[in-house]
Amino acid sequence: PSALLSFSLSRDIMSIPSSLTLDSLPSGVRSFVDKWSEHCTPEGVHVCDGSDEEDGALLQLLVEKGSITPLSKLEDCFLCRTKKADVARVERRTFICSPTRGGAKPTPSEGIKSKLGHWMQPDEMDALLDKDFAGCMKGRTMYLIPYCMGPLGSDISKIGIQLTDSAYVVVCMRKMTRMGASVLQALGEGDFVRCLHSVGVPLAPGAPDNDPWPCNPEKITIAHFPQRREIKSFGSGYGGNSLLGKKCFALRIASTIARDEGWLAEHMLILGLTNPQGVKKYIAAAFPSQCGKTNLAMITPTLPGWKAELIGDDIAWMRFGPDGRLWAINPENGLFGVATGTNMKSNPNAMKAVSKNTIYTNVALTSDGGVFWEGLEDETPPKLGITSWLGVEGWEKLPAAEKKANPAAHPNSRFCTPTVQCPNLDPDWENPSGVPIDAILFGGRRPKTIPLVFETFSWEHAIYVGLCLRSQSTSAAADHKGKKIILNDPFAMRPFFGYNFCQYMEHWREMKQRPGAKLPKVFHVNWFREDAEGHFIWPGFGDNCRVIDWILRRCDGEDIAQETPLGLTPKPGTIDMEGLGPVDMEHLFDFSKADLEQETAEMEVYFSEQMPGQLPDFLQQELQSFKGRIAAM
Ligand code: GTP
Ligand code: SPV
Ligand code: MN
Repeated sequence: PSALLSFSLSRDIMSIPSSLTLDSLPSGVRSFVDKWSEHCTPEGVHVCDGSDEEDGALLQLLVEKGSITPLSKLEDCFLCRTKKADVARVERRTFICSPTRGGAKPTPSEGIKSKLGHWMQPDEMDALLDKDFAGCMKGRTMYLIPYCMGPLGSDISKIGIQLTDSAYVVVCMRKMTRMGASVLQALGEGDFVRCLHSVGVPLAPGAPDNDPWPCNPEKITIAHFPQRREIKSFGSGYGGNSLLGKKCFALRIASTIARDEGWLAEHMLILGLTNPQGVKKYIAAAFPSQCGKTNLAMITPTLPGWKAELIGDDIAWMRFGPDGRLWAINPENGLFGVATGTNMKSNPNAMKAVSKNTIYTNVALTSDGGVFWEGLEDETPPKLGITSWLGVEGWEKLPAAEKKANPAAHPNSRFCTPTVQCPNLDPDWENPSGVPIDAILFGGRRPKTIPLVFETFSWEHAIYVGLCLRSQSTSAAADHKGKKIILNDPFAMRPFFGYNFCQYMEHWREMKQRPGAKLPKVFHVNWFREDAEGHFIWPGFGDNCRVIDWILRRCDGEDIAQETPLGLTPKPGTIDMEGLGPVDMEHLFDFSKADLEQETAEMEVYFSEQMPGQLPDFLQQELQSFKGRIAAM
């Protein structure tokens, strides 16, 4: 069958150049693609070489099919509109298929649904997906994407092979990862993570290929087999469900590898900060989806004399260096960032990065061939026509209330851009040794109770604070859309754990037991505290450097902190407010005994429902100490 496939006359394949053929593949890759091309029965297989010519031809093909639109105002930029039912990750259909249920997630108490992941027995998942994948690529091309997470050729990097029937996925993977012929060369007969993806819409013989966004929302399934280092994703073309190098590989599969090998794969940005004295430090920060990672990673500090340089905006792989410190690399090669809210005031670096060579998904189109989303009102000439992400023309003429109810861009609209286009790129961003981390930040959207910043007392307390991370729901996942409720999102990893969360916390604890370990200080931040009218109190964005300045001074041991039951907060007046208008700092740090009692009570319910009897002892102790501190208030 493979001989037949390599001799396919598929129209798509004929129009896309590649220097690679099936016959040039390493034998392990060849048997992987043979197996699945026989099963999915595509019209042919295209082996991606990652060249400019190939990329150009694929973009051209997507334009011809109506899947993307060139943006005449922006150099090499395209707009893609998905279907309404395929705009975000689908957590309820995301599974960890470890051999036992306990390998994937803690056991909840009876009658309670687990909120820490979904498990299916691997054979059962295979059987289910074998049916879905059978013939699912009929009439379509199967693309073979060789890609590398981490700098190519380094020891810590890991290679994946993704098979997909989506050309959109190919052009996005080319920006998000190191992709193409050089990866196959680096791989040789080595092992790789097996990734299979289909939009799940076969074409009947002779049927026209005229659906610009094929997807099969009723059948979406994203399955991970950590033991087999395998990912199978069906039915969705959207980023987090289809660009398998990102959340699926670099977090879910990698976190399992990291546990086995003694390192950490985390949902964290990595940022270098140089103070006015020229001293440089690095931070890593874990915020849940749509809680400010990309913005902080691209920060333009408002404090004079500061420089901020980006290593990564979403995922960090951290391991011990010979000096006992944690060294972090960014396994990605691109940004898949939230468009909404991005503008020249909030994030000028992002605006510059996305001005060329970018694929926009679900943003609005302007009549001069540019893009629009909520947040760009002041930077868009009022006379321009706006076509919403749903294709509604004349959106700009809608009454304000209707605009609010039907935003021009989907709240989870994204830009997909190569990292090298960031104006604030750190010179060490591809250093295979990574960069040494001085501070780790946790944070979320907390309108009440949680102060702007606090420092944890110890590594164990830091793990407790990670465990207790909560945040308002956002539109990053299809499961909680619209409802603004406070959800537990431990370590900002709730949707991304590749193994049982209770074991994950033990693994974090073991990091300290490593001889000579010099672990970073850990802090919690909250940019999203609201006043009585529901407005953010803290200006955020570039002014977040004021909080980071305080954090880094704490790393130097400055006496600027005071003890509270929650952790160490800034002594009054120790956050540099120079040049900033009035901010209600008292409100930003205000919490009562009753607030903390309620917070703790809710956490205890969470523990007893989600992980009865499984919370590690040292965290049980942290809970008791916290309750003791609250009682003494
Ligand atoms: P994912 O890519 O989904 O993981 O999100 P993220 O964590 O990278 O969040 P991102 O930086 O894209 O920000 C999400 C939303 O929060 C955007 O609409 C931002 O404009 C907004 N935001 C980011 N930082 C701040 C801040 O400091 N203050 C306020 N008020 N909003 C912010
Ligand atoms: C997130 O949801 O955290 C994202 C977007 O970064 S996605 O790639 O869809 O996961
Ligand atoms: Mn982001």
